[in-house]
Amino acid sequence: MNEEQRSLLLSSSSRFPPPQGVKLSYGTAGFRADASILQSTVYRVGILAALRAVNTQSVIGLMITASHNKVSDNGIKVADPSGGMLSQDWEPFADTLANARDPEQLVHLIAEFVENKKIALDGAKSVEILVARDTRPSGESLVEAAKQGISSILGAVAHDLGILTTPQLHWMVRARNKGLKVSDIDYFKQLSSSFRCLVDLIPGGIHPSDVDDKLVVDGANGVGGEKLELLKTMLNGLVIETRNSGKGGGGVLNEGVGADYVQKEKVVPCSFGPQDVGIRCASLDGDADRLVYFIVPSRSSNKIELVDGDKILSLFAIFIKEQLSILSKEIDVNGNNDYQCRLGIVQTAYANGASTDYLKQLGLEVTFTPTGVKHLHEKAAEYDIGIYFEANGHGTILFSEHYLRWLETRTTVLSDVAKGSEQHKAALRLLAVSELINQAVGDALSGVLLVEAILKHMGWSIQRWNELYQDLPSRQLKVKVMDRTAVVTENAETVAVTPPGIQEATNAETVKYPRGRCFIRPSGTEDVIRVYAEASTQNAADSLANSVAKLVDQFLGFGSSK
Ligand code: G16
Repeated sequence: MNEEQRSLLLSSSSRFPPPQGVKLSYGTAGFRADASILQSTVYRVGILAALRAVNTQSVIGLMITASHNKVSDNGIKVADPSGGMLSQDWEPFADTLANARDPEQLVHLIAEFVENKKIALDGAKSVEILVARDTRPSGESLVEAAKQGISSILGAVAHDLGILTTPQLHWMVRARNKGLKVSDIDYFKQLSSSFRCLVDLIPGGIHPSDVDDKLVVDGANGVGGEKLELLKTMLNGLVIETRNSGKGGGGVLNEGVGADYVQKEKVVPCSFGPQDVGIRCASLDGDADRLVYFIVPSRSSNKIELVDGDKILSLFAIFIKEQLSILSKEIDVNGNNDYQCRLGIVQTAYANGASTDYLKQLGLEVTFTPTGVKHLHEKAAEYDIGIYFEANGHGTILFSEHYLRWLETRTTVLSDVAKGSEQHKAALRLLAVSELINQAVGDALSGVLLVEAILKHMGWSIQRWNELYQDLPSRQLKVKVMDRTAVVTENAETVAVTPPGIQEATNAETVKYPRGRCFIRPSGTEDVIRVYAEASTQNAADSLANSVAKLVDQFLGFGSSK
């Protein structure tokens, strides 16, 4: 590192002292904490993003968001050149950097890292970092801190994209690295045109009863509602009413609204109620990377029927499987279909047991990873088509480059020899799905459009979709503890190996309940231990979750349940 670079880093970092007595770690989705202590962390992640850009000679993304967390929190995460999450082998460096005590130590750590990774800092070509934020009030000043970090690396340039959904930023990083144009309009154009393509391919066209068929979307008082308003002006054949769009200062981000609230509490979000009985409703989270659907079943209760990420996954899997099966019939016709697509499903321990049983009954290969899209995404990328979803509504469908190339060639051949055939249409549908669904990360807006297109294709109501299988009753709780890192898990988070004895105690509770299943894990986005329980009745699931939450409190908490 040359002297100019060193003194630039020393002078800028002295303006961003780290918070005292706080240890930060790059968790499930980057750094998250109360926004008031994040200036220094965000500045330092700006440096990291610039180094990553120099190292990869690609465009990198920085998103300022705390997604589903409360409005006073904020956070930052890095999008890699592929548009996916930061390569996991850089996470330890992110931790070290965020926790460096003073400018001298910080510069020393950077110099050491640059040398180890052989990052050609001196004389580096100009590199670009795309920066965006969600609608949190703290976002603007944190973007400034990120820009200061970025410009502390010579040759690195920040490009501020303003307010975006998290998936838009990831999409734009991916697109920029493919040499494509990136703006709100480019993103909306791709989504709306691929949606139109899927709708045009519906057998027999759109059913007349669909014309009045309305979808009501809860925007979590965040960025998603606002963007959906823009997107829907470019869509035909879809009636969307947006509520909780956060405009005009009405409603607080994620408070009594949004996908996390709806999925965990299983009650109607604010602004929804008796008027929505039987209607198709959906909820986005604060930065629109999660999507769940729900039905308000009765006027007399605030309970909902949740159609969660597992059901979205199942709907996508059925549709993809159907297209693959139509396409494979070509083998019989031409004898020259030379490729069998490997379709894989990825879930986490939170997946409802009934969903996994259902997917396996469909003959699909299902694998499990720890929580966090970074893990699911990596696994799904091993397949030709990998579908991953967390029950909380975070997920997408990945198409391998190899398979897409095969599909494009096949579509061209079919268009010459069998234009308009079922096989040709199935190939076109798969290509349209690959354009519609965000290949970088789970995306609630593209997810809504794909769900809507598939329901129209199937001619299904939300009730019909919800009946694919019946969820096992479940309950999720969170427990405040002194140190959540005391819980270490293995086997895709189904077994807690520390603290000693806690897994045995959990097992002893679980066996008391028919179809009981329970696990604990430290959250990577909030300062809590999460408890998930499933059983044959709701009372049993509640009771199992409560007794294990008490155990967690006894082992690690403040003793309130002793
Ligand atoms: C983030 C991650 C998700 C994860 C969720 C909860 O979501 O992207 O993969 O499921 O946090 O994580 P944890 O249980 O570790 O707190 P989001 O929507 O908040 O970015």
